Amino acid sequence: MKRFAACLFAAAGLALAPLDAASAITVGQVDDFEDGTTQGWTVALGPFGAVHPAPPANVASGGPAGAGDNFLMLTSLGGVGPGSRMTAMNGAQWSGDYLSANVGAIGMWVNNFGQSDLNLQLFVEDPSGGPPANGAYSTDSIFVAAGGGWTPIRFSLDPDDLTAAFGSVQAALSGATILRLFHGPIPGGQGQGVAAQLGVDNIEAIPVPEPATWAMMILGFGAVGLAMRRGRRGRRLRPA
Ligand SMILES: [Ca+2]
Repeated sequence: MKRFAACLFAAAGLALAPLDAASAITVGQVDDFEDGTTQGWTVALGPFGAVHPAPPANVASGGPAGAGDNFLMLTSLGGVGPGSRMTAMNGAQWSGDYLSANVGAIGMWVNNFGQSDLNLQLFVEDPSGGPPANGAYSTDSIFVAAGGGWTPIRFSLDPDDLTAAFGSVQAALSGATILRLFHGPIPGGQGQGVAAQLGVDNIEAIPVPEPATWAMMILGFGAVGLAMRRGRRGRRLRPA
């Protein structure tokens, strides 16, 4: 009986895990891969337990800062089958509520080491013990030419720059359990098989731009002032 209870608790813990993770994202967090790990970036190949022949790997040197700068290497094989697509996902530090955390963009350095040009997109989704109910992808992909060397890129997470694949953009951003980086040559389409090698480093959560915030506040104050003036005038015009 005790063992049964322990199993129940374990199951509850597993069910709650995504909720705990849902508070993970923090403005300013950076994956720099200097700890020698993949920092939670993985590939998922569906429920049948297929194994990616070349999973994400930590490379100890040759990142944007040169010798001794670790980075994440993603490899895809092209064609069809396990490992054919350029994609990686993170369900740990990149899960959470992007809207409450005030994350407006994700920046990263990339290096297309392969022979194929890539069109990179982000996908934010909320699977939690089942299929995702909400999923949003970058409306515009970022072109990363083969052999272009280390380049900083930035994906906007402004809801206006995302498209809902299903459910809503807002819900995907506020309850994200998985962030996915993928090569998607067709806007809004599924990732396609491509033989490629992509280096990634310094994945950073960038805050919603301050000037925009201030502009919103000034507009907000202006609207309040206008409303107050209208209110006063309204009272004056009203018959006693
Ligand atoms: Ca690094």
